Amino acid sequence: MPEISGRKLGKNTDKNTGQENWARELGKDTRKMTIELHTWNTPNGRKISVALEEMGLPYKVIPVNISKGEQMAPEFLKLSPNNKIPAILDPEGPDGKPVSIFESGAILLYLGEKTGKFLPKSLSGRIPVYEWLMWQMGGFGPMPGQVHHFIALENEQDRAYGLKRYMAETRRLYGVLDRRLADRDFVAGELSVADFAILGWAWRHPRHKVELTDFPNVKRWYEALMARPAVKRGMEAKLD
Ligand SMILES: N[C@@H](CCC(=O)N[C@@H](CS)C(=O)NCC(=O)O)C(=O)O
Repeated sequence: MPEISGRKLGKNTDKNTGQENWARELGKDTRKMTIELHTWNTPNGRKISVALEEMGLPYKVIPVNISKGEQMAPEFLKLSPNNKIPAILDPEGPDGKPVSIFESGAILLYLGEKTGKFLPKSLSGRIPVYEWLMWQMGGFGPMPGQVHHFIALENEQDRAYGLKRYMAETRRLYGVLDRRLADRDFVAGELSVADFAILGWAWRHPRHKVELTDFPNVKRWYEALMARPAVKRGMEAKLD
């Protein structure tokens, strides 16, 4: 679990000391390693809380209230020049120096590189991770995101065209994902950061009005992921 105010215990945390067991074994102080996650309770935000939980990295949530415009604050712009969440600040980046990263896909790849988890070692293993991560970033996010936008409009005429266009494209993308998952458990074979990226948006399927029963392979994949304890923690972490 992330820290928001005061330390919460994660699955690898020693009940007595509050120190992550693996960090203690490595002689590391988790307080100095705690990643700042600047985020909000949205699909792109959830991708990163899920990945951090799955990787067992200590993190602290810094909520950025995007409905109040906090993403426009000059301080946040230093971390995220595109004024969007999520962004992270890792005090222990490359060469032990602090580093900030924006764009959820870049953050996921960085965390995969940093931990060696959920990112295959071989280039041939990485290719489908890159493909399906880019597929998510370019389509399975921007398209349902437009559905979320148009569905909230009050004027029926404004809604109609946008919803027709983006709901059709969103359903097409679910169909692509369903075919991909027909003969494998996860999009790149083994569980990877690409699954976490896609899950962030699939988590919002009720909001973009997609019934997972129409896409049985996606449904199976979704339920398998959501049943993982670390995914649950990442989905339930308080981000706002
Ligand atoms: N491509 C970016 C998209 C991030 C994004 O769209 N973030 C939304 C919340 S999910 C946001 O910050 N919106 C605030 C705004 O548009 O002003 C990523 O994946 O990190």
